[in-house]
Amino acid sequence: PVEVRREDYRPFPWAVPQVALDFTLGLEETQVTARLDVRRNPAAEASPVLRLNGDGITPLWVKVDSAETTGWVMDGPDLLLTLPGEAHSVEVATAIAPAANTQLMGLYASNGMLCTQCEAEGFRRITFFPDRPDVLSTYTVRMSGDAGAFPVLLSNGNLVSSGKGEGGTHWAEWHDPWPKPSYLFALVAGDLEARRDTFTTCSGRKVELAIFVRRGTGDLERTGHAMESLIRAMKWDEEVFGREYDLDVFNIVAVSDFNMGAMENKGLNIFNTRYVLADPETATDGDYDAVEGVIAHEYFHNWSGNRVTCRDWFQLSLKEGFTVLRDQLFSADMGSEAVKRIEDVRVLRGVQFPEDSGPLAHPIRPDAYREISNFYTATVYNKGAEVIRMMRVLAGPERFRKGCDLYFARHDGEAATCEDFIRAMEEGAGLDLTQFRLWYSQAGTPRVTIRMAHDGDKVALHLSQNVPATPGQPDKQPMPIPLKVALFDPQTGAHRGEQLLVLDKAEDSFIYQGYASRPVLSVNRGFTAPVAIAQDVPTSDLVFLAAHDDDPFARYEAMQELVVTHLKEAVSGSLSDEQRDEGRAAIAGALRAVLADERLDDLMRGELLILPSHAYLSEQMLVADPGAIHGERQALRADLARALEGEFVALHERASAVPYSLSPQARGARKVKTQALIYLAEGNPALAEKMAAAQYRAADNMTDRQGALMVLAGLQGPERTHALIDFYNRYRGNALVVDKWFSLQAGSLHPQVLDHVKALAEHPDFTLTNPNRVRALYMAMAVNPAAFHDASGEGYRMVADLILQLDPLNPQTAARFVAPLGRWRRIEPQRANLMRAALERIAAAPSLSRDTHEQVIRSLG
Ligand code: BAL
Ligand code: ZN
Repeated sequence: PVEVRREDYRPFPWAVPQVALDFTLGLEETQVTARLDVRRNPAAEASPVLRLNGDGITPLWVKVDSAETTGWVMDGPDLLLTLPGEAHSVEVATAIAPAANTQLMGLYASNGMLCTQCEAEGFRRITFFPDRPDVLSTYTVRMSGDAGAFPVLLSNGNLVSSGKGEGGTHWAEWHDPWPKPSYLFALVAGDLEARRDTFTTCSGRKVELAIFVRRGTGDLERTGHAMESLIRAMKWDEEVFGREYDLDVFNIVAVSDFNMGAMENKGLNIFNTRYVLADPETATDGDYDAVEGVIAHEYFHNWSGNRVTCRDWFQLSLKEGFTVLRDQLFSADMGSEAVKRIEDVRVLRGVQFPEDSGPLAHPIRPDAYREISNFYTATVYNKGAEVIRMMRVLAGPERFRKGCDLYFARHDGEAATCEDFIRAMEEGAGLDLTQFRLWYSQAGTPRVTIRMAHDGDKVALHLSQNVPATPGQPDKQPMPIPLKVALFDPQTGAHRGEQLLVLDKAEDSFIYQGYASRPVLSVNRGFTAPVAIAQDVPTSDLVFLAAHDDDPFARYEAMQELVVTHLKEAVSGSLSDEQRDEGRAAIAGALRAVLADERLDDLMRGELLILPSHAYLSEQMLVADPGAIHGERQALRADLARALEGEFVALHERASAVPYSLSPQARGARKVKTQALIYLAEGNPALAEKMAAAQYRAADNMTDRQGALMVLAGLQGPERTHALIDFYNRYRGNALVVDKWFSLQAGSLHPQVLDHVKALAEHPDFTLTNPNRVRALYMAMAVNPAAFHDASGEGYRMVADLILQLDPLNPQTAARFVAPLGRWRRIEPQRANLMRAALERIAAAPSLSRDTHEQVIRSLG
């Protein structure tokens, strides 16, 4: 497969101002006629050749200026025409087979409905087109089909007209007045029912809102939270970013077969059911948050992505990083800002930091790709959001808003670049981002080393930074790193105000006067920079910050650091028995303080109880021994549970008395309730089994039920079997809940977890054709260290087998499973060999997809 390079970008020689699509719909076969009005693009180098991208399609006929022509050639998958004049009309007919489309890219069938996914390059599987984001067109879409099979016919924009056809068919015509790239095209046809509402925008436009689900599934009742979230997001974007919606309708359709989370097609968002459906019986509190966040994310794309789109796919973070930041700020405003920040950083460290330190590392604006689907990554999304967040930290929210306003005003209707965004920020927010641009071009998580020196009444902070080498980038330059810091007086427990310091050199020192005694340093408060901090801090400082820091993130961080430092030493074998006991006692003391602190709400308490993840711990070590990390982490948990058994039991009892509601108090209670069980399961399994079984039986909501079942799934008593059978029988037929049933078992701490995964792969409800189900079983296993890193290598073999089986059906989803194996260089040699062998077996398979091939080659590279 050829490499596409950012530096090779050239504007397309032809503009396509208008497109008319005509679909004759059928599950087995859909006929598509596309009419493109093309004219030469004065901004591009002239060429008479019009290249229309295709993928797996052939032209049935081609017309130029209404006359059928045979003057076309295929160049690989693409269709080439030579056009003599300045402007032409080009028509192409194709026939596609939606039911046979297991890739779920382009037009495909899902449970009797037809739907599309075009980002990034799916439109070319529907019809021949310049399928690149810098070709913007207004679309008119006519579709006709059987009125019984497809009573609802939807596309982007507004419904223009509709009517009955012959032989039980009907038709509809939609028009989208906003020019858009082909990746934002969408079509849905099916037997759907909708929840409807309205939203009146700030300028008085009344928008009809609808959320469509398959008729007769019972899903309609589960769309209330999504609708409320949508309305909140529309209002918030007006208030906080000054962005108003721009069509008379906004439709959302939920689909159960979907590669991504959701898709921001103009006026017709298509969603994975997972991010639409929620009710207390079937969705956890986490699911509720995810629905709210993704609904908002897709809605926010209407401006950051649709009105201003990307020039090419190297600019993906322009819309994704920015939109993730926007959805993070929204969710923070809707709930607890502190908890949201902690959750976001946990994802960044658990997923993006490992990506940044492995073979798949790339800058947030990549320089080259073979398959763009492989670059929908935590780096482009989550680190991309962090980079824009740093601009916000540097400018402050008000000036940041001015920069955003300028960006939207200047580039509305355009396909823009990351550089355009940076320039708008420089001018609008008044920032000099010359050096800051390195955050866009350099991969790798910077490591900041801090040493504090106290002399007389002077405190010196000596900081240095190192951006590690990553594939293709051996040498890095220092980047500007904004760090919020505070110096605490341990006697008074107070500090003299927070300061923002910017480390923009390889080394620098920052001096503070007037500290008669040595202060305690709180650094990277609020996680102002996506960096790893290395410093030699006394345990007593961490214990102090864990109890007293007024920045909730920093408080959480101190707690994490306390545990990370201890576990790192424990895993390396450098602790004597006595030192280990001391370390554990310090952590137990800090946890006891957290459990007893009445100023803390339970949502925050729950965060402070969560031990650093296995992935994050592995990141701290150059070469990780997954068995040792898992063993030490579990042993620490067991020890803490034994030391604090009474406290955990009391916490569980208190939390269990709080009735179900979606209030922060009730949600917090549910969070700590299951946290208590997780601890007790290690320290006193018999007691935990009894308590979890009782929680399971008493549960009137999915958060409690899933939490209890998760704990039981890792235990070996009889309650495990009872609860798993009950859960399945209770929810069979509800795909999203059955997904949970697969995940809980594949993610469990049970010693026979791999046998369970093998058995579940043979379960009648398991299928390779549904990405949610595949992820529920195999991604849960791949991120379960005790399963995936089983010393036998069986976990690696199973993931490799899955990739080989899935790749011919759904390459995009298959390729996502390569990354866990790609970590081999950072794993102890025995397991590393087994991981590499699994990758080599995949690499040796004939006719791998471009997606999987690229990831495997990079991983072995
Ligand atoms: N644009 C792909 C899905 C999303 O990030 O919203
Ligand atoms: Zn997005």
